[in-house]
Amino acid sequence: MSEPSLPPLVPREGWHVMHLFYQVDHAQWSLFSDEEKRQAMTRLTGLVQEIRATPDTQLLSFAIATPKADLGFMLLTPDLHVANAFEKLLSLSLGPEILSPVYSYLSQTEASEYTPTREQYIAETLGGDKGPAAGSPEFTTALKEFDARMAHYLKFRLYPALPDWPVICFYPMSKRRSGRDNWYALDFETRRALMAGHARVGRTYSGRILQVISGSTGLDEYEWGVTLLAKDSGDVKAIVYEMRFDEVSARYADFGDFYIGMQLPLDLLFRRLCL
Ligand code: 76R
Repeated sequence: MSEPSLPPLVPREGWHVMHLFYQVDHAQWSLFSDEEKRQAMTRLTGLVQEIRATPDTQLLSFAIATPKADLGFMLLTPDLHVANAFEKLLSLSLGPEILSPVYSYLSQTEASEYTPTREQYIAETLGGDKGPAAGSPEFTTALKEFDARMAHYLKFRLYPALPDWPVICFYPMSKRRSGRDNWYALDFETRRALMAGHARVGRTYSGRILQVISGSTGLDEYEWGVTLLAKDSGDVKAIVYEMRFDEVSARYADFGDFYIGMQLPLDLLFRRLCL
């Protein structure tokens, strides 16, 4: 999709992210003939294929587990014009008044300001009494591994490639700003130390939970969109529970509504939605 007369609205780094949640109006849908229903589903299928074929663009489609919504899309794409145009087309794709938006969230992928630097890694992790001597082969190997890990990690935070893991959980969150629990009144070192604790808990879920943290200050109601992909819904429950004990969440986090979905190919999604 391109609108050549408009300069693109692409952030200096990262992509735009939209989470879109819809309810199906079955009363309207039932007024369609079988042929109209078939055409509507073909239209949505074609649009999803077009979106997925757009460079640097990903679209996850999923059924929502409870009546909070029926289906959801997660769209990642650089240009806000493109995201906006796709979002309007998705809403209309099954025909007017069939899909009504029940919740949506706009954010951007972002690098974290708490990502450990090479110097911090040397000073805090490698440099301890038990660490390898500076300049030794073990030291050099550990540094190389750190550099490779961080390069991969930084790229993933800004430009994630999302797998088709079946469970998808979305919720927005903010850091608290009330009385003595004001995250934004803490100095950087304190926040960094707290975030290091958060990351330690998070890393124990490596391979089971894939997190996309997208920033939304100034873009939407909360400060981040949290998207968790998992193969087991129990892992979502476990990580969110365990994080609640971590000071960053226990003391400083406020959450919005939680949406749990299952990624499904479109034909199965249509069947699941009784279309
Ligand atoms: O390894 C690293 O260095 C990454 C460190 C890391 C950062 C900077 C990290 C790791 N997160 C970071 C930032 Mn996270 N995260 C959440 C939630 O429900 C809750 O209590 C909170 C929601 C979860 C479940 C989660 C999981 N994280 C952030 C930020 C931005 C904060 C800011 O900038 O102030 C938020 C809002 C946030 C929230 N986090 C991890 C995880 C997991 C699973 C990891 C490990 C990732 C990995 O190493 O693979």
